[in-house]
Amino acid sequence: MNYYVLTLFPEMIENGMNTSIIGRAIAGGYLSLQTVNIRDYSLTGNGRIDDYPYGGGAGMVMQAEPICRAYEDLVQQIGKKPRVVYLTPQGRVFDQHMAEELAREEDLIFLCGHYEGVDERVLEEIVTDHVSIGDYVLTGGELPAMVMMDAISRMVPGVLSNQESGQYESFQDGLLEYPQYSRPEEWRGKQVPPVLLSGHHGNVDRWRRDQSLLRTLKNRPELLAGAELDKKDRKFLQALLDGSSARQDASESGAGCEGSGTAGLGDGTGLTPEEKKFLTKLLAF
Ligand code: 6GU
Repeated sequence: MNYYVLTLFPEMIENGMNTSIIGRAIAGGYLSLQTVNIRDYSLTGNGRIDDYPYGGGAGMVMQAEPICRAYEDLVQQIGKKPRVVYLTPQGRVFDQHMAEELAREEDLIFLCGHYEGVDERVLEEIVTDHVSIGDYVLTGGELPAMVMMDAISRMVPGVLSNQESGQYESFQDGLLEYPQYSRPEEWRGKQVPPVLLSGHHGNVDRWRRDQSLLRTLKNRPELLAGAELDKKDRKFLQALLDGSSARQDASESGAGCEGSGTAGLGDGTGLTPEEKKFLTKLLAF
């Protein structure tokens, strides 16, 4: 994968990308990165690349011609016209599917904007994909470009070691990752969940799957609705719902529920009314 980044802050991109796993992949030849400083294509030669917006309003707009010249120079150099990703909060929201799709390209150009925006005419002329990384506003496209390149690079063969890519597999089925623990067995009075010390791989796998289901329910229920759930998954979720309702019935009838083993409150498995409603609907199918 060859990345090309049109930016006013090439050092920001280079510093970010030459570190850690992505840095290793560039050094190893699995990825390449070339930045182009748009300022080098200033019309006046004084480095100015922005001007006031027609129609008035706050801020400055990056002019069309410097960007277009930087792009045309680049295309001439590489001898083809790769897809051009423009980073903008007005774009389609980036996700894992888009990362997988873009990872199949040989070359990608990223265009990073700044100030209030970029003259629309050059976008019409050169951009193939308008992409946002989420619903919040950043000061420029550099961090979003790096976020995208990081996620895309993980999908490029050779970038991750076998161990690193194994880690990814456990995410794949649309659920959030389960919690991890390392030494010591007790840290500041907190114990590692006993099942992880049991050496029973079947039980460990089941516990991890259940924890993934629980986390996904709590933090990203919409993902749970789209995930493939087998009989055992449904059984766990049903038990969660039953346990939660049983506890509520018990507390309504005045019976205590503290210390009643794994079904007790405070173990993180208590469900909110919204979660119960969601699970009831999910399990009805
Ligand atoms: Cl791609 N650019 C900017 N400036 N802000 C963003 C964004 C992109 N994605 C989310 N917020």
